[in-house]
Amino acid sequence: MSANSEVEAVYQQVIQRNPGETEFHQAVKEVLVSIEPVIKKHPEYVETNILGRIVEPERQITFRVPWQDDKGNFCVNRGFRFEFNSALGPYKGGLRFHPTVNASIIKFLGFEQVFKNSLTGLMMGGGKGGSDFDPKQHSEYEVMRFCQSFITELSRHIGPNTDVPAGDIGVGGREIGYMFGQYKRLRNEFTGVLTGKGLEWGGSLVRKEATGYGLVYIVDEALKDAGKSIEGATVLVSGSGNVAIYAVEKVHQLGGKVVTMSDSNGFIYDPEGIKLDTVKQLKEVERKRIKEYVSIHKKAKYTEGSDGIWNIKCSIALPCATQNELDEKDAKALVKNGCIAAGEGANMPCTPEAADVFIENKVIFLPGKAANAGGVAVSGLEMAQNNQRTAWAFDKADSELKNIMTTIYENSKTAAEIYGKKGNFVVGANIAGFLKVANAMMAQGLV
Ligand code: NDP
Ligand code: 2IT
Repeated sequence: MSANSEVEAVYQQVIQRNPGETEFHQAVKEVLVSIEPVIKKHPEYVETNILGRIVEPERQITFRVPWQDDKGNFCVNRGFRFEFNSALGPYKGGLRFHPTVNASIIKFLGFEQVFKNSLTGLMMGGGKGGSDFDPKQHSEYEVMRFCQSFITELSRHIGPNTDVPAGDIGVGGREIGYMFGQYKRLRNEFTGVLTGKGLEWGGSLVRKEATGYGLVYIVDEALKDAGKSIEGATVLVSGSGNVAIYAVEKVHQLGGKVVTMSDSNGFIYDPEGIKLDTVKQLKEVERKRIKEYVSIHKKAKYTEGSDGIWNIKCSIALPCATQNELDEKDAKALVKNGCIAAGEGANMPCTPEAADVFIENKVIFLPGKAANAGGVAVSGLEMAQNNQRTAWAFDKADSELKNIMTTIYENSKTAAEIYGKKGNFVVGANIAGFLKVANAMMAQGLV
């Protein structure tokens, strides 16, 4: 079987086995196409059906989450934890609480996590979980009871050497706290079973900032490599959650100016530069909508919906909200307006067509697996600190993060060059991530 037909056969089987799971199909296709040249060079991966095995999660756990709301109603949501691949270490990846969560979303996220975690160079397998519960619609105590119920069931499947969840959309420090507390009661053990913990009880400095900072570190590295800089650049950011906020913070520290942020209702444009203190107060403290920003900063403009955010002139675009939020027409508008770099803070925020537009037009395009790996990297550092019962200083964790992002950049760049795709970081990141996982699976036998 040729590499092309092998890849096609695996892709067709994925479609057949996972009907209707379009996000998962999309994520698998991107990786399979990228690694075709590797498969051509290494027939042993075909002989041992590495591809067929790597696209199948090791374990898929789906469960009922019963909980009681403030009025006493008996409510139920669906919980997920897909343990995708443990070749490189315990399953590791976030939990997403959002009404759109379903099997396809969790599967695509878990699949990407495997290669992302491989790129960090740390000992972490890949997994993802979550629920269709929407924390934004519920009171503080409802969120607490939901988290307690969710982890009561999940606790039988996870552990500090088995599977270590963390946050993602809708799961931040508050939710991690409630889940950690309940896990501790159930097990009578204080272990690093979750990352993103509070700093007083086992969390790592820089974890909160890590995804956003890491994104900007790798974009900065790529720009420097091309003789350019973030300093003085106008930057568009979407989202106003954990990743977006700390991406904005780092861009501003490096002398760039972010002019947009958004949430699922709409976006703000502040030509003078986003005042991040206002956004942190609105989003992290008061849990309000981004549109409130314009009642405080009168020169800023609010637009309902997301249409138009990528039409604003900029030199760098950082989508940090959710999957498929930036499509072909958005990418074309960015190119037309002189955008020179795009970095995916979110997971799979650019459609495949948008990614192609960037690559064809020589826009530096850093895919999520590489660009947003800083979060899980510092989660890995949190696990290391927990194992040693120690806590590092901010500067130590931050410089480790910077080193990891630089290494991811170098490894992705080199892999792309070796396989004849110079400058294509999608191919480079996928190949570099894949090789380590595939080789570990080969070494471990029929796993
Ligand atoms: P948060 O919940 O903190 O923030 C998510 C942001 O995206 C919010 O502004 C939210 O708006 C917006 N958003 C969510 N869903 C949609 C949607 N369907 N349409 C439009 N806007 C939406 O999550 P994070 O910042 O942690 O995550 C953002 C992205 O980054 C996700 O893709 C996540 O998988 C990825 N990521 C996160 C990491 C982390 O460490 N947290 C690590 C690596 C990747 P609203 O509040 O209105 O819902
Ligand atoms: O998508 C991601 O990498 C995350 N949500 C972070 C996962 C983690 O375990 O820190």
